[in-house]
Amino acid sequence: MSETRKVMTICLIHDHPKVLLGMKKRGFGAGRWNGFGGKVNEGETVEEAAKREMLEEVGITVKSLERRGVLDFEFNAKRGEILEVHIFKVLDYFGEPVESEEMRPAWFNLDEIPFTEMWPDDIHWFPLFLRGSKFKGYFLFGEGDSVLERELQEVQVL
Ligand code: UAN
Repeated sequence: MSETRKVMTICLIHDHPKVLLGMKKRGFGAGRWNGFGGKVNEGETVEEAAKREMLEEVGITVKSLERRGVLDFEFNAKRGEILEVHIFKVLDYFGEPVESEEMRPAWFNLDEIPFTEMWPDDIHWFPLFLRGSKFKGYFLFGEGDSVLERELQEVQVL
């Protein structure tokens, strides 16, 4: 069976001991806290897309970032359509988070990350992200976005 891939970004600011998340106000994933990001446009690198989405969604200009994870997401109802999500840590930025039509930002202490109001994969890979690891993985979602299958591994190089 043929496979299609949509490449997406998620960007996170971890200013220890806090992490910046956004409440998605509309569209795919509305009602959940997550990192900032979206689809990579044609003619754009993944890094360029990550920076553009940070500016559009939360008003932050990213000066440098580091790719920390690549995860493939698949939904049981749409087998063969893979969301290939590149997860970045923002290393250097300027600006303050500003609410947009898409996202309501808030800082969370690391011991208060609202995993029950996030995508159900996040609780698995966030600890790797927060401790500075690089990782790769695959998640298959079923009804109600339950996780049916998961693979996650730390890697040295992405
Ligand atoms: O953390 C996430 N997990 C996330 N953030 C934005 N989107 C669209 C996300 N999707 C997942 N899992 C499907």
